[in-house]
Amino acid sequence: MPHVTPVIRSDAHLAHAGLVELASGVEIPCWESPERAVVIEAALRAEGGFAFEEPSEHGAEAILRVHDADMVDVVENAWTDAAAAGAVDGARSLIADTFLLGPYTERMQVGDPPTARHLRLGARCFDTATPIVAGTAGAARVAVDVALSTAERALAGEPLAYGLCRPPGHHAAGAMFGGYCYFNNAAIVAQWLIDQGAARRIAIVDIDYHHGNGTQQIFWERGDVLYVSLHADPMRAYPYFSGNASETGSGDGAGLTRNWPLPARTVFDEYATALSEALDLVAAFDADGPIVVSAGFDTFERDPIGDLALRTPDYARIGEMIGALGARLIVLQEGGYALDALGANAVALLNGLRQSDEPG
Ligand code: Q9C
Ligand code: ZN
Repeated sequence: MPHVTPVIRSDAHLAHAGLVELASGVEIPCWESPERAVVIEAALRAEGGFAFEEPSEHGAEAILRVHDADMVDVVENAWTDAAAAGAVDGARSLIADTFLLGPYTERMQVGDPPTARHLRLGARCFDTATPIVAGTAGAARVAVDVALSTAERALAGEPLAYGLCRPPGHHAAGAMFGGYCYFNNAAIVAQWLIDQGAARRIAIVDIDYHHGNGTQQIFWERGDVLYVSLHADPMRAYPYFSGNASETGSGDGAGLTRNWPLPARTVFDEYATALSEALDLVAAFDADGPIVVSAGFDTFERDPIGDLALRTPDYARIGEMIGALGARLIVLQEGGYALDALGANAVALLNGLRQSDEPG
């Protein structure tokens, strides 16, 4: 009897449905849609061998271990403040119009920002692709609950547990959100595992197409968290300003951030070379807890916003490579936007990951 893999999922994400994002100044429908999680869950149900579970509530404490209280306040209350001011209705979403970049405050002192939280969105969000709607804060909170409940399954002894997090998390930094991400699910899990005393050292493997700038920044100086990421070279791809190979951490974290920026049209052979380098570092890191995997499928050859060239069976190989580390695995959903292949890609990765659990 093959092992049944727990999948932590919730319908709460359905309430987070942005209308548009701005791409090069053009309004386009949000790529990060509720259908993404719906098609993944449907594919896992059709595949079999998965047990679907609701998350349990964990409250704000674990979020505040990673995120600045003001940033959480903005995520949770910007919509309410905008609605109270008559500035939005259900047919629109909040996107900042003015951004508090570093140079804004250079060579002068400024007073406090507006108390209305929708008016200081641009102090806490770094892009125009991460709208807030009425259901965003609740969905983001439940995505964290999904991630933490997934971690609990791993701590209870599951070799592999999958959290169908939506919205995703790896672009959310300590004090700003963006990149379709509000709270950094993977970072919150890593910190929580350490805070629980469940681990002293945690490794995070990020295989989303985009650099996880948020996760990198959160653990940049940390000697107890290894962050390795394979992604499109920021010279051509979002988030543009981080993810170069030269970024390796500092202080106690020197050498514990490692990036593999990849060229356009990278296929599996080249990808696997980078991945095995990354996994060698993970193996050498001597983590004593589960490995956290930030799993994105926007590396797929037909992803509408990616330009790498992985194919569905490649995700099974990736899963086998990660599974071969022999650690317990907490796999959290990040990006992936090719709706017609997302389910198959998730099935392939998870089947590859759990292959190493099977006898023989
Ligand atoms: N024209 C995740 O995959 N927009 N976030 C890119 C390129 C933002 C991706 C615009 C992409 C964010 C979790
Ligand atoms: Zn991505």
